[in-house]
Amino acid sequence: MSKTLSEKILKDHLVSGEMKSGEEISIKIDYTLTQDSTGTMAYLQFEAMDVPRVKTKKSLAYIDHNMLQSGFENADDHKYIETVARKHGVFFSRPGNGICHQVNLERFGVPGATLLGSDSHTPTGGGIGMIAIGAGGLDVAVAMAGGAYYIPMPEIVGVELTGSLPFGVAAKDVILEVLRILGVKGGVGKIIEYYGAGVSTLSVPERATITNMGAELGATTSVFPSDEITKAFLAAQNRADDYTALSADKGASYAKTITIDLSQLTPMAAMPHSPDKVKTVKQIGAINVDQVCIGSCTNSSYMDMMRVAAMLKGKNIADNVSLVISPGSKQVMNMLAANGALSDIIASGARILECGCGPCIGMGQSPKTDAVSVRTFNRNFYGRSGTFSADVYLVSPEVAAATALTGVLTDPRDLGLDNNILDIEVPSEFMINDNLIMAPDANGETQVVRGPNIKPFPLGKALEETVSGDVLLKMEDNITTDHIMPSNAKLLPFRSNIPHLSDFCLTPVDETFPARAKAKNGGFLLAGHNYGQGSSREHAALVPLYLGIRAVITKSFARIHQANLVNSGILPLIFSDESVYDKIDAGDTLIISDAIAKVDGTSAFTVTNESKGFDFEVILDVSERLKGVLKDGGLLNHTKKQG
Ligand code: MIC
Ligand code: SF4
Repeated sequence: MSKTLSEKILKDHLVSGEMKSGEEISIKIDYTLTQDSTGTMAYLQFEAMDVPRVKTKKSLAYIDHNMLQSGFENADDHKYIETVARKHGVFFSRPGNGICHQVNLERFGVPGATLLGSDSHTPTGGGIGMIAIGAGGLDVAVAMAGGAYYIPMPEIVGVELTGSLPFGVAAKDVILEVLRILGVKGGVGKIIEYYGAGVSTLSVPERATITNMGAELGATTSVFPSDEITKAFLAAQNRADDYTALSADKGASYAKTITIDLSQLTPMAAMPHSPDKVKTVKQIGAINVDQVCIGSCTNSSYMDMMRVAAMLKGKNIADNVSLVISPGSKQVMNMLAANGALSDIIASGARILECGCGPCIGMGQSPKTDAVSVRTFNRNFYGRSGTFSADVYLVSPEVAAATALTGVLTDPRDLGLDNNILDIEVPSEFMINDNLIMAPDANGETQVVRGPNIKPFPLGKALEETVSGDVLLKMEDNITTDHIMPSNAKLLPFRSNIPHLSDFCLTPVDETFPARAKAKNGGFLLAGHNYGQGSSREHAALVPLYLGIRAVITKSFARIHQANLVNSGILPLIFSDESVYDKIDAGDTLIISDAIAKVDGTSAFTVTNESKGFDFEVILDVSERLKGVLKDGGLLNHTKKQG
């Protein structure tokens, strides 16, 4: 039978289960990656498993998020990750080498392989034909220890690309168009697979921009075929041997298909505060802009930066704009420096940051009060820039550069640029220098260095007969992990310090939440659709666990967050009847009696609202295996119990 590309790769890696959409399958993981803000926790968990050496083909630990060293904490965490990684057989990418997804694409991505990463944008690897999935740190730790990765078999959605991108329109506009069509929960439980004649008009980094931001659809991952373009990219990275040709079989059938004619697209932007609030730049109009940021794992490839440099060359940025550039990797920065493009960027008035996530995760460059910030990033969630009153718009590098020059949101096609100025080819040879990648210690004798910032992580307790408590917070749809566990320059240094983070949990929704949760010894959370969208940070589950949250009841969950809740032993429950959400208020006392029997039984069971005197039905949509995890109080307890 004809297969999609996703089905072929999953089949090649299948360990258990039937590949029927919604059924739990497990797959073998070839490669893993961690970054620093989720990495400390992942390695603490890996250490707790007592496995001396990783069992993957290759595992990598990157330092790219927590780069501001305004105290000892981040530097200590970097040292911990370096030593723990090398001791256990993991390659270490030092700070300055670049953003994990960009470096991984350049130096390590292999078509047809599987990659699990403790970062939600791991699907960037789909640009080179991998099945690359983002997950919580604990799932990545299990994969490093040789365990399979479990997911519900996704539906495969096909996106057929036809035509080619016109002048001034970019890969970013393709994914913004997909987001406009499908929305931020449109990809949950799905793999987005690209095919069609338009594919061959896109370079690997352009494909990676598209698969990267598939994370904003909530998709399990996104994937492109591996073809002659992929081959040339790998050869230019001196990795021709890693190439295999891969595509869907002729006649492969998709659960749903969308066709996008690239030649019909125009420059677009996602408006505050959601990546799917997409309009064309023309529809939004020439709003005044205070800051422009170019970089992030979505748009910081060599080609992106070269287009920006070409647009800025010989010109000055507008007086009202602060332009900030963060190239994605040392390779990119080095090539821009060597060919003079960096000089063009600097001369225009740009501020140059080191290669890392930087402003994308609020690590510096927070804009001024009420600012409009135009960014080439992938997320514009409320407060993420570090300035709650700021409005962030997500755009292509071309729109960003045009905007930096004019000071107002600008369609690059209106600048009267030469028609060939944006024709930047993928070089036939990238500048290769892996001197910031440290190989593992062959004997595993490295002493692990643990700074005082690293505190033990909370462990769940086995499920009790009666689960009860008050509804501490009632939340709307699309609550992000940036709401649940905010991340910024002040908080990121404490990613290995759950007690400290607990004072900030859900504060963007309600500042009184942490104190109330502590006073009540925990309770329930209530939310609308797509609860927990965004980051893979398991802190969004570990911190609620620390605060005593026993269950989260929602209209629906985002995939990675739901898995993180289960891994932490928190019940993720979904209303059978959504309208019940309206009948429950914050402060109501809820009781799940006979909880163990209920978790063991059918997926639907009742919860009692004691305050209002009614019962309602919820669904626990997890596999039998995960029921065991929940009963044992989380994945670590469960794994230990299983020996
Ligand atoms: C993000 O883009 O939100 C992050 C920061 O990269 C997160 C990881 C984290 O919270 O540490 C992600 O995407 O998973
Ligand atoms: Fe880093 Fe931003 Fe990419 Fe997350 S989305 S990995 S913070 S660059």
